[in-house]
Amino acid sequence: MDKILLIDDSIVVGDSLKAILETDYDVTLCHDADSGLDHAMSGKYSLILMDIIMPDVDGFTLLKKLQDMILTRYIPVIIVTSLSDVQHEEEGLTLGAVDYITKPVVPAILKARINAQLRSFDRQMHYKKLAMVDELTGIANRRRYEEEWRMKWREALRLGIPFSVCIFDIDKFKIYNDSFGHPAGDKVLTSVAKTASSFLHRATDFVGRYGGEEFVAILVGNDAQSSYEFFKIIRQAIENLHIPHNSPVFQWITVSVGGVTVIPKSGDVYETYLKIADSMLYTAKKSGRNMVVW
Ligand code: GH3
Ligand code: MG
Ligand code: MG
Ligand code: MG
Repeated sequence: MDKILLIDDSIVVGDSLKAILETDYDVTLCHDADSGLDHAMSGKYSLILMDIIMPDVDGFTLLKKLQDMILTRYIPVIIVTSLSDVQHEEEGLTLGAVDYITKPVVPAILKARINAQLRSFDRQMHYKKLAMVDELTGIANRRRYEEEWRMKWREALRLGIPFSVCIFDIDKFKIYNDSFGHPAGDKVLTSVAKTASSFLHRATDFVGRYGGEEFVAILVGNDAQSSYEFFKIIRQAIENLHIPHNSPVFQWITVSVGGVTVIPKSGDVYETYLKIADSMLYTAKKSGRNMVVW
């Protein structure tokens, strides 16, 4: 059942709307704007229904706050009100409400309008997800990485905990493609991506395809030593896939890994550390490949 947040100062109106909706949705009712805002920020709700005349705050102020915050911006808001004049309706829709319904409500129409908004929200989420996935390997793509590193960097900075960024790259992959063909190379990319993501599965971890046969990973909370050890395990797991190579040096498909760990301080710039990880990767390549340099 979709979770809906209902914000209405009137106990009578709130209860009667809740009774109408409860047959179809999981409804939470709040009687004031502050608790409504707190609930909205929990990230649990697919849609908000709100009144605009409330004693503690006018609904338009609440609507503006919801639109201003990244956590609540994408939740569709439907205004349900007894104000049926053009000015209020126009203002509500201009401020970001997706629909404006006047009381008394017709239950079937209210539900139909809610369902229309829920479908549109699902569609948007579906396309957003698609746009963030690498088509070949199924892991995160570069676009998603651009969002993720920002969130994870900010989180580590706020909490004062270690942040690690790591780049890994398949060894002598050109030879593989030249020997076995591009489609076989594509399968290798998928296997390497799957193996790495099977290790990097915590909510604080990230792994994505950076481009070509290069991947990028982020760990939050692990110190340098444990990050280094962790990527040694991943490197070994990739070698253990035992995908036969055709290089004179490498029997199996392997990766070289470069990484760095930092406890971010304000003024630090993420790109500096990405460059360090890249230079560590370069060192790994120059020092014989199939190794982790941290
Ligand atoms: P090194 O160990 O120094 O990384 O050598 P390398 O051969 O892996 O590096 P190089 O940059 O010379 O070649 C990378 C190869 O990766 C060349 C390219 O054909 C291949 N590649 C990049 N993207 C894809 C892809 O999407 N599919 C396949 N099959 N191959 C790809
Ligand atoms: Mg009211
Ligand atoms: Mg390579
Ligand atoms: Mg490369």
